[in-house]
Amino acid sequence: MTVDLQAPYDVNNIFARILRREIPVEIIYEDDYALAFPDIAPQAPIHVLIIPKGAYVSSADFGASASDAEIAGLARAITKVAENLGLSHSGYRLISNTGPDAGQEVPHYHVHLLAGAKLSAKLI
Ligand code: DGP
Repeated sequence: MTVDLQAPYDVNNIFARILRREIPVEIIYEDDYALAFPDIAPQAPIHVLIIPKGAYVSSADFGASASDAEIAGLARAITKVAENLGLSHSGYRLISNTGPDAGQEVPHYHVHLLAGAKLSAKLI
């Protein structure tokens, strides 16, 4: 089921439960603002999800409601993850599915980091 962008934040969504450590994940990176862990269904040799610690449904919610510190914190966390994974030269792709047309399934804002191969230039 895809995410209803108008719905209130579901405190029991899977990523909220990961943030509360109710579901185990391999933590790739963590700081005050963000958590990064491998995607359960990788679509590239490296496929990491980076999520803010705050309760935001989507990229739209995050952009509208997060503080400047949270927004900067997530951006810096993404860069740290890429650096820590050794991707500063080879590069990577960032994707954030937002709502039904993009096929967003988990109602906690997340950024996909895909890397480790030449990725298709096709976006749709
Ligand atoms: P999206 O379609 O953008 O909402 O992507 C959600 C991603 O979350 C999808 O690629 C699979 C991943 N995912 C879903 N459930 C879990 C989980 O329990 N653990 C991990 N690590 N990833 C999950």
